[in-house]
Amino acid sequence: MRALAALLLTTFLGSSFCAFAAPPNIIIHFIDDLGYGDIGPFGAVKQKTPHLDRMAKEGMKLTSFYAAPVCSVSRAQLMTGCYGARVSVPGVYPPGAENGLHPQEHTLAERLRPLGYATQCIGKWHLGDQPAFLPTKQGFDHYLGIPYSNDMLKTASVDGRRVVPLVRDDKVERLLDEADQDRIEEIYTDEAVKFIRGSKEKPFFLYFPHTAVHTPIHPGKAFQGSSQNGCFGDWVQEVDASVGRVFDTLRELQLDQNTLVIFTSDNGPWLIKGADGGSAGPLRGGKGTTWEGGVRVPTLAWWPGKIAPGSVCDAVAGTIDVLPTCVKLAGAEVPAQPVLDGRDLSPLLFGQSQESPREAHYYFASYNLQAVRQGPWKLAIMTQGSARAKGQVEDDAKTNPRLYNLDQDIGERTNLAAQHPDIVAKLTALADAMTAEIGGNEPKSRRPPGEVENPSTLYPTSDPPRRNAKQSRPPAPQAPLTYDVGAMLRSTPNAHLAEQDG
Ligand SMILES: [Ca+2]
Repeated sequence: MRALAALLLTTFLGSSFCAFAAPPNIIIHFIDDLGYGDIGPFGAVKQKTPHLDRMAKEGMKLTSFYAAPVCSVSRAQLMTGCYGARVSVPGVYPPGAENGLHPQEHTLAERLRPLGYATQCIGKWHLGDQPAFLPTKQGFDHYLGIPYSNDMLKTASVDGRRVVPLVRDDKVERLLDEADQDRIEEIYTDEAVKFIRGSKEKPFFLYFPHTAVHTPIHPGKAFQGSSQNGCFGDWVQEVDASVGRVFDTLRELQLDQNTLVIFTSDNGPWLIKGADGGSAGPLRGGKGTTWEGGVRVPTLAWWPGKIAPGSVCDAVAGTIDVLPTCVKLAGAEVPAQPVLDGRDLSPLLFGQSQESPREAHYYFASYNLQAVRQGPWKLAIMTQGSARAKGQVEDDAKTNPRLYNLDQDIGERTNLAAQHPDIVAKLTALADAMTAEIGGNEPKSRRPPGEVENPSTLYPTSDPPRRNAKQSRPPAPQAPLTYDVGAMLRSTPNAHLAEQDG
């Protein structure tokens, strides 16, 4: 009788309120170089994004969600819950780099898999292309994708074509030339649908870092000419259709009530690419900078029955918070060590709080802390522009520091530092403490990078070897990993990596 009552109660309350509900499936769409103004829910009109519009209508829009200025750093943040500076991922990995995310960093996939999750990564990994660094060594059961940026073409020894590899698990399945990239979004989406269909009996984690919409722009044939915004808009529309196919699959399999879907981007628009780059909307700057346009990205979260439809979250959040949030939702606790920078966002997602769970957000460019945000206040302590953004972003930062009220001045135009010395002092103290911890040349708590001897590219290439830039490395990190470090570990950070590509 008691069991029957419990069953009736559970049925009445619905699965979303059941204390014994299965852990949620988790899907993360991580778009490359998609700007704050590039999708409908964030104001885009030249390209149509009906599936993302519906996702926002049924879920939550996060308006102050921060990534990092460039690709690899954002991916390290998403996978580890830490600022790139803490885990020694300061820039972008070129093909054949000796560095990658340290294999003993405990990724989101490695935290979910022991909880019974099936894990799959589809798309642009970009945390190292050596065998020791690939997704299948970082907690993913399977991987399919171009493992770095789609513009990192090299000349294949076998036929002289300029190509990137399509890697399945840890093997090159095919070499793709530029024309082949027209099908990449379709290939990825087919794989995503197949994975979801094959995983419906257990919880799954689908990490879907799309190759789109990074240059070169390659929309599929069915989407070419479909938007009012050239090839770029066409590819955004194909991304939207891909997201739609994933949603359709969830609904068909009746998995939608127990699946959290997050849609976000790895950095702002690549403005120097002109029509092939996106738009930061009202934000200043773009990719490669710590102006809002470089790091604040269009983000949606969706979970019917749990996240209120049409809700908006303005609190500060970001890619570093995704890992602790997902681990919590999966029913586990994040241990105190190793240290994370991110915090659980579920009170924000579920409407139980409007306050950011973090004291502040820190804007790093490589190992340099350039700005800090607390509430509406952003204090820039260094020049925020970059060579990449010249022409688009004039750097008026001749006077430091600069204080902006982002609630009133989202475009970072009016320096209020002189009017608010108390806020400047408070934020300066926060910035100094974070720099001492993981920034600059003498960090107390930076963990080491992954590094291998004698790296090679994933396929034989006739291009000359990469220029060695080891002489530009900063001093070794000050803090070892708190867990056992493999024999391959070397304690030199990989600061020689390119800082602006990717
Ligand atoms: Ca990117």
